[in-house]
Amino acid sequence: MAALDGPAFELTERSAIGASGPEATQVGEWLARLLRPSTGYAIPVGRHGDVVLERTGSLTDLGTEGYRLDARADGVTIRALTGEGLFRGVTTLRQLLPPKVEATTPKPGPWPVDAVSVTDQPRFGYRGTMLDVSRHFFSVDEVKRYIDLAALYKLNRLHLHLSDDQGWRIVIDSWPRLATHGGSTEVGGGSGGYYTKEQYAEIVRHAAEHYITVVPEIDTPGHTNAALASYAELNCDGNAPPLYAGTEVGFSSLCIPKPLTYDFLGDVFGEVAGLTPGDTMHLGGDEAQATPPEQYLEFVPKAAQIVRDRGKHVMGWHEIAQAELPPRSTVQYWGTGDERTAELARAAVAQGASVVMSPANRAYLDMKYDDDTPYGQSWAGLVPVELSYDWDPATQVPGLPESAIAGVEAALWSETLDEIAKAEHMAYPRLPGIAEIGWSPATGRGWPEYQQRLGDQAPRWDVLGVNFYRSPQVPWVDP
Ligand code: NGO
Repeated sequence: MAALDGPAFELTERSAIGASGPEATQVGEWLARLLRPSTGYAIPVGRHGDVVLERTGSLTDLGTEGYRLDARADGVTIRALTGEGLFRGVTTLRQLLPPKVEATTPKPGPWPVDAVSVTDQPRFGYRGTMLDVSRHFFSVDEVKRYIDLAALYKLNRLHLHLSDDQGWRIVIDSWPRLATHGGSTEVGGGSGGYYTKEQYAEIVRHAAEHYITVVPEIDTPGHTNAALASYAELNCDGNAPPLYAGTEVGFSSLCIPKPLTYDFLGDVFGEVAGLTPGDTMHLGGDEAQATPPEQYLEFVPKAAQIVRDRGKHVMGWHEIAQAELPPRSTVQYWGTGDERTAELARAAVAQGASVVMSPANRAYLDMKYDDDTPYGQSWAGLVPVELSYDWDPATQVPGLPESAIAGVEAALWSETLDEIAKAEHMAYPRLPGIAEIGWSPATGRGWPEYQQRLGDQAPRWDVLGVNFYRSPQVPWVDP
């Protein structure tokens, strides 16, 4: 980034967005929808304008998400190879505009963008956040808002944890009781909920508008009580257990020797694949303490093959690295740096898998900030804002080559989060830090200067109504 001499660009009532081609126009429309309510300007999108979005085949060295942004008094130009790159560039423009640009009612100008030239591309291709909609259910609108905020920090994956012991959250037409019975509760005994296929498709579409790909997770073979409670025949003994609203883990397992288990998975992964434009599905695989170890090793390759047969690559928690994995699998590391889990990450890479880093003592957004945090957990320790930012995905687990790291994911588990406002409080301000770790090079970033930039986000979050935690570690700017 280079600050340029000369006056700032200013958005005015005569401003217009110039874009040619369907993708640039679509991104232009998105930008116009952001700018119109707060500025009150018409901001037409057409062939010409003072804000130009241009897809160009010549910017190949910035990858699919890279972009170049130039702002001068006479206009702003964003150029990229892809629509995705244009969207990331538009997001930078959004961040360069005053925080009041986020308002939903007209605010007085001016609307300056300092003269600047930015050439940008991400360090990692996978920059995600996971939302656990199983332990507590969140509505379509709540998930959409979570997406909107994640997009502001250029995340590109939303991992939805769609099933667990406490709830099954998506309609599967061939096994309808999964949603109607398995989705009828949540932690604490509330009435839970589930997404119809139309609702789920709406979430996927909303994410795609922000160039975010949804990675659906159906957790197997453990964390399956909601499914086992819905269909007696899935159980080895043929008896359905009751629904579960507690928070213990490791007590449920699909019946590994039963052929029906694989018909079930074929149907479920088949229907979920049909709702998934992305190339990856997550089969869980964590904490299968109720599955005999030799059966676990037999199960994972079978389940993985089902995912492959439905046309998707496999993703799973690091435990799956004990088993044989198909090509192009992704293993999600959630350990805390202990030798046992580090060994699993290395085993994954030795098999040719790539690793997404979600170390629980850094990237688990459900960990408490400090002893006074009113909800959240602390099994992986307290995770204050500085600790969640101050790590490097490439060196967190010793012995992994950087080329094997697909990226990072901040996971938000919801055992203790029965309202989206509480989820937001755990995610902000830590989520933007994980996003930055995924985007920016390791050199040139560090807590002392990040702290300042993070503090600058407060006025924007105030306008957006984000229920963020005013950590005493951060010099928050007043609105
Ligand atoms: C673990 C466990 C989840 C919990 C979470 C809580 C993984 C991968 N499995 O992470 O079931 O919700 O901790 O922090």
